[in-house]
Amino acid sequence: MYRDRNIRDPVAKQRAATFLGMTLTSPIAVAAGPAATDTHCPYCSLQCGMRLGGPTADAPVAVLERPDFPVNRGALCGKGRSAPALLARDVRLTGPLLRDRPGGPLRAAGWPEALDRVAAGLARTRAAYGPDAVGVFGGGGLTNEKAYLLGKFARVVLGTANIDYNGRFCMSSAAAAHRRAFGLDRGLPFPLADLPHTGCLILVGGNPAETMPPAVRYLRELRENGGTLIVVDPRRTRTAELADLHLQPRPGGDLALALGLLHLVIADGLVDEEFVAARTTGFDGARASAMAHWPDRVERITGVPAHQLREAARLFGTARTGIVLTARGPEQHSKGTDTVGAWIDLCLATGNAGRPYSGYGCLTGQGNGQGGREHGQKADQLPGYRSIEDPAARAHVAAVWGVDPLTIPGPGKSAYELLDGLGRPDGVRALLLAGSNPAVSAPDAGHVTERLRALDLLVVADLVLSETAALADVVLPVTQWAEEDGTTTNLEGRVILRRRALDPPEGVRSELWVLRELAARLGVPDGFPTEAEQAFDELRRASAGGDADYAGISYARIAAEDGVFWPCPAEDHPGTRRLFLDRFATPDGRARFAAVTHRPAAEEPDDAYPLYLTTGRVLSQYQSGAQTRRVAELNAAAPGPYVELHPRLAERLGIADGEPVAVTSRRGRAVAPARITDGIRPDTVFMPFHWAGAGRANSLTNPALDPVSRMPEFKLCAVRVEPAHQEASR
Ligand SMILES: Nc1nc2c(c(=O)[nH]1)N[C@H]1C(S)=C(S)[C@@H](COP(=O)(O)OP(=O)(O)OC[C@H]3O[C@@H](n4cnc5c(=O)[nH]c(N)nc54)[C@H](O)[C@@H]3O)O[C@H]1N2
Ligand SMILES: Nc1nc2c(c(=O)[nH]1)N[C@H]1C(S)=C(S)[C@@H](COP(=O)(O)OP(=O)(O)OC[C@H]3O[C@@H](n4cnc5c(=O)[nH]c(N)nc54)[C@H](O)[C@@H]3O)O[C@H]1N2
Ligand code: SF4
Ligand SMILES: [Mo]
Repeated sequence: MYRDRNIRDPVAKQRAATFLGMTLTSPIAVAAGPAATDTHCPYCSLQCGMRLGGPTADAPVAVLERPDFPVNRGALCGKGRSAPALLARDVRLTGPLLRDRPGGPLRAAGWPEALDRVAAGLARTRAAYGPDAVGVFGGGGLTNEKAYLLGKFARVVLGTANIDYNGRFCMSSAAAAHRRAFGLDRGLPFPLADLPHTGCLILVGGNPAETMPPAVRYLRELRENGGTLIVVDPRRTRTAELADLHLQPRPGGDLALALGLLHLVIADGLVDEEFVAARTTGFDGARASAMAHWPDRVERITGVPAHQLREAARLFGTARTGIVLTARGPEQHSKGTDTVGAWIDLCLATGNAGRPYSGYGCLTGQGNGQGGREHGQKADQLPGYRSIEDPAARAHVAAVWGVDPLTIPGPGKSAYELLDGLGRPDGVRALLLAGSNPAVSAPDAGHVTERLRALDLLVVADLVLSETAALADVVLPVTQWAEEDGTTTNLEGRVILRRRALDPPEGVRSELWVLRELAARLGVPDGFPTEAEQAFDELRRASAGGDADYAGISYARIAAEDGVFWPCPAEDHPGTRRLFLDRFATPDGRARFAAVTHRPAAEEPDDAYPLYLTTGRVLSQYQSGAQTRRVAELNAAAPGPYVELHPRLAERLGIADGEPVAVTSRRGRAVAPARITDGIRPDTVFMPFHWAGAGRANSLTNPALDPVSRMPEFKLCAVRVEPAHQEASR
């Protein structure tokens, strides 16, 4: 059960109670009428099944249990349960908004005027500066249909190379490492329901007790079955409290930690030699790297005591089967790809890959974090997880689109590089943004906000007036979740179907309709279906033969089968629940060791900035908070930002619980109340990133990028911490 020894104030107490209520009680009880609609939650990558009925006194639909859906078996967290609150007119956008002059106010406008302004602005920038001066920024929350058509819009209508999306900030390092090792990237190569049947599970830098509460059941069942749970996190989170062993490294220590475990597995003779010989290549390189990471050295780098390393290596190395899962903790670093590679190497050396109940997996994040990276809104990618640089892939997709392959642009800039270049002579000058709120969520957000302001034209499609939408020249209100059909692909690679349950308010239009209207105004009258199922059928053809092959998946099958796992190349193909059982997706069928070595972060603490800052999430807020900060019950549970710090550090700095503290990095400053807890390392402070304004964690973060995935270093930068009043008098 959840206990927080540090809870003193009533708000925190209520928060704890709400946590229990959220995970243990049933959704609001309303009888499902004949019109009940089976659908899925609008938020995270678990994509919990839910049934919509209603209306209720407070919302046009009520969330009901859907116990037959296998992933969450009826359980929902408070975000899912309260999602109908955002359907209400008073919290959302109900008509387009326009700004007549830079710095002037936003005013209401009709759709024709707003669309004409956008089309004219995009065309003007393209004519003056070339197509790459027009950019598109998407999101991993967009359905497959939206992501697919956004990518097509960028390449076919705008002709720009510069489209990327917020998934770059999410699981891109895991995706890159996954591909490097296995030739294919799907978050989990097996269903979540496999987890309780493994012998030892190492969860590296993930806090599902707050980020995917219904999935915690699988961790509990694992332990009930006699399996071992090891959690690696600089903080003793609610998830770490469930573990048999909690390793508490410094932020950025995960690469060395994985190599240290591999070192011990080799030294203890726990390598699965047969598996390594039959199904992998490159072990010699990995062994050489691991040999340089002996326990004392790893203890010095990570702060994890050598005896705990030995214990973890023994538990994992001797288990009959083992799984390693990573989440954002080890991934959001300038060495994220190599770090995930090192954890995969540990799996490969112990024979834990491509076999039942074993392997490496990444917990993806956003509702469509998986599908959103497969169908073409990523700078280097075409639908079906195809490379935009592969001539055969370009020819296939061009044929589906009815265009000459030569007209499809090459790879464009990655998300942060695109944002950093906004409004610069060689950068994007007109940006169409949908499904992200980078003014809060991008690294070095103060700088990114300046770049957004420097644009000639910023167009934002959203449900609400987010901090980024508030900067826009044109704001387009779009339909959401319960108001439209569409598919998403959950963290297991299961393609699921969200169903329309009610009509949107007058004045709100679907994203597919917006793209069709803009395409027509820009001279492409065909090829942009406004019905989601029609868009999906085109996506199926575009993906056919690619890695993420959806050709055999239809809306009818998804509904009948509780989702279908890709690849699914034909209608009579059952879909692929477990990948790699016969071979890996590399040319020779063997998995590849990464053979990487530890390196420091882009910015390590020093005299001027002596502490680590790491960042992450809380249960009752989602991402930039654009949605959840508008839901009263979630705000009551998580009312604002805070700085978590250890009692010893607090004492040394003279900071009392609840007192405002100033956190300063080389990029900026944030102020938020102290939350003192012995669950965090004394050399590290933590801030959640869900808020704008003075407590914005991303005012501080470092945009140093991973060389392969282009992931920013959200999980580590050097900071100075002091009482806010003392800082004022410096
Ligand atoms: N409530 C809620 N749920 C969400 C979301 C949300 O915003 N709110 N967002 C969704 C999305 S998009 C995502 S990506 C997922 C993210 O899901 P998680 O990855 O579970 O979430 P985070 O809190 O970002 O990070 C997890 C943990 O990493 C730890 N950590 C920090 N630095 C390091 C490090 O260097 N090494 C290690 N090993 N651990 C470290 C943090 O202390 C934190 O407990 O959640 C999804 N679900
Ligand atoms: N410091 C720090 N920063 C981080 C992270 C971290 O751990 N630490 N995590 C990073 C990660 S993993 C992620 S995923 C990003 C997420 O951060 P963001 O990309 O900002 O994601 P959201 O806050 O979910 O923003 C989504 C926006 O799209 C809107 N929206 C929702 N559905 C739709 C739709 O269908 N169409 C349109 N047009 N709009 C829609 C929402 O209202 C909201 O305004 O943050 C990253 N930033
Ligand atoms: S765990 Fe994720 S998908 Fe499930 S209800 Fe909560 S936010 Fe929605
Ligand atoms: Mo994410």
